[in-house]
Amino acid sequence: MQGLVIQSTGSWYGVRVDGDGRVLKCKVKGHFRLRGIRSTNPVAIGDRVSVQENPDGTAYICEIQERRNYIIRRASNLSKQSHILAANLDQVLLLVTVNHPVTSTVFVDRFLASAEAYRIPVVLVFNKKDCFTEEEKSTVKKLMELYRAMDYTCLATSVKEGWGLDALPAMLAGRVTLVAGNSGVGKSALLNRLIPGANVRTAPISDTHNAGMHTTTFSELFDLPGGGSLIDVPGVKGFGTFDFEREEVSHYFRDIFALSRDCRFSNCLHLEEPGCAVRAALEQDGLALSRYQAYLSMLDDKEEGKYRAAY
Ligand SMILES: Nc1nc2c(ncn2[C@@H]2O[C@H](COP(=O)(O)OP(=O)(O)O)[C@@H](O)[C@H]2O)c(=O)[nH]1
Ligand SMILES: [Mg+2]
Ligand SMILES: [Zn+2]
Repeated sequence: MQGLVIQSTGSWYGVRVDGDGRVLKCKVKGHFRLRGIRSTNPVAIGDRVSVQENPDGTAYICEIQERRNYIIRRASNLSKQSHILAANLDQVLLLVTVNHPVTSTVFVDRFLASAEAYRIPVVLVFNKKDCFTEEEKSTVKKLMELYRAMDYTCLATSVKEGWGLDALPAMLAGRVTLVAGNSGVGKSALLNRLIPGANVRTAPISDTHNAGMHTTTFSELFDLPGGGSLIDVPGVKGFGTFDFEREEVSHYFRDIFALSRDCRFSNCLHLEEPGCAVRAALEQDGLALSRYQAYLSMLDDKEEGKYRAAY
């Protein structure tokens, strides 16, 4: 039998069987060896799998079909292992809050770079605009200008008040969308808005403060009323990718990549090289410092194999 992984705890998986739509609680059989990935979770939400149902009522996942794409992050601090957040995505909604909690631009930029590497479109959703000061509102505006200039679609929303959500149903219809972002930004609340009856648990910010420490990783895929589906994953604190060459990192920063065409050396890392158009743009306000800093942080990872939990 074939099916789709719609629930994942890391130890068991809910698989919706093709045809009759039953959801089987499955364990993973044997060892999956995935090329090039050392993963804490062999099976991810969104995977297409083969399952075997046993007479005693238990069921096993015995094969994963090849993934169209996936989003990956490092499993934990200082760990070389990775965690596949979700597989077979059409797009990501990345929820960002400039306060309550603060989403760092480094986090946003690293996420965008990773998605770019896997060619997964990202829509930036700047949430909680109901509770921002004038200064915070102006930060949101500047960030939206910054990312729109790179052709990222940006929305300003209040999931709580139901503001700014009108464009979403059309964007989401018929597509598989991962809802991503730090803990507490409103991912589950958004899901509950878009899918009446989803009843995903939302957590007050005080509770989510230490969410990154918890090892429980319950993810779930929900069908949208108009076709397509949304994937809710626990908030991610850190986000790293590490299977790129250093020369490659700048390819995934759209603004830096565009500037780099004018660098003197084709393998320029945009550090201290002479004739570097990226550094020149930085000095002339032609490149946001936050973007360059995020770029450097990804280069650093490559150099030191380090993971920075603060992002
Ligand atoms: N003020 C305000 N609070 C929100 C908004 N969206 C979500 N929240 C609240 O933020 C907290 C965290 O939301 P939750 O959906 O659990 O975040 P998640 O960790 O990203 O899934 C909850 O208390 C939500 O009610 C919003 O637009 N404005
Ligand atoms: Mg949540
Ligand atoms: Zn350069």
